[in-house]
Amino acid sequence: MKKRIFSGVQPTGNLHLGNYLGAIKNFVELNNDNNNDCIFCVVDLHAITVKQDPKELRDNIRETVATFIACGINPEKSIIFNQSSVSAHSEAAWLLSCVARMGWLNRMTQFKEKAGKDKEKVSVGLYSYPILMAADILLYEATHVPVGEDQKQHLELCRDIAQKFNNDYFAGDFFKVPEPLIQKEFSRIMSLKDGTKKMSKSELSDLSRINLTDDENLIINKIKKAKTDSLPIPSNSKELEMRPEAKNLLGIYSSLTNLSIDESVKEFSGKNFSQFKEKLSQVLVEKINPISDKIKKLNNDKEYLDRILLNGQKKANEFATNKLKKMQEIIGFL
Ligand code: AQP
Repeated sequence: MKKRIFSGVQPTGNLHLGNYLGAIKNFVELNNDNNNDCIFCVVDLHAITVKQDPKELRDNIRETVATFIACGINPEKSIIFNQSSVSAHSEAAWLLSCVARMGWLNRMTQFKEKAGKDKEKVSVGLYSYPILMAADILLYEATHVPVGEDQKQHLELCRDIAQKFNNDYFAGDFFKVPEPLIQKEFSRIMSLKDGTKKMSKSELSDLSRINLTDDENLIINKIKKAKTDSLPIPSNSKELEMRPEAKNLLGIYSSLTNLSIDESVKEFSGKNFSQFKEKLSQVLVEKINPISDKIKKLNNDKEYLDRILLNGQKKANEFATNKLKKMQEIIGFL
């Protein structure tokens, strides 16, 4: 049986190395495997859980598609579409919000992190976001969902929602319970300025991340300025545990070169960070430069990007609308 893969990326600008190594790199491998049917969604409904400028949002939706293709996803093979173009997502999210429990949502750590001290002022959408994510996945009967480690808890919630719907409505296995696909190592890339915070698009300082559109000079400069500690690189990876910035940079290097962390540590053991950073910059430039050039080129071809979205929308819409209709019948709507 073919695996059905579904995953989404928010068009909130500045797609970065964390998005690439934690998720998109995995999307490309899954896309290349003929045993998979892949659906990759630009989750614009998720993006508006925080305020977006309409023009920037439109540009970011197209740039996310450009990034998927520049990284190696083949639009002939995988469905690429934007979430708001398939209305079943919003409708199914409402139906599932009547199944999900408050207590489950109250445990979501990402909401706590993102809302911070402003919990009373953030949008209701930011709170209920994981329910929309469950709808995204369940509408397509996804069997596997490739995500970064930060999304693991939301995926567990999706599994709980699927099971509760099936049980509450005596619906057998109407909703498939999806499996997460999370890279075993380097699944959470941290900020270049603080090794305890994840690399993020919405972080104010651009120096905290490597964007997939950064050019060579920017990459070299950001790595030069990346936070480290004063100790040399240790002789074994266990010694990295209390050194979050060193661990993150060596993790990035390992992920890009497909080495284990132990192999990377061995390569640079006893050396100082400036020597390591030089090599890391070189590897990063080799990886990011072609992606960045391709994104910039594709960004100029709006018609091509819109055509991909329209093709994807047609296929996704048919699938999602059918599943939604069945959901409505099971619930008891006429
Ligand atoms: N730092 C990260 N390390 C590993 N994986 C990451 N992902 C995001 N950041 C990291 C994974 O990328 C996919 C798409 O994420 P997203 O853009 O939909 O949302 P996000 O997780 O909220 O990413 P950001 O950068 O933090 O965006 P903002 O700042 O807009 O909220 C997901 O699979 C995610 O796990």
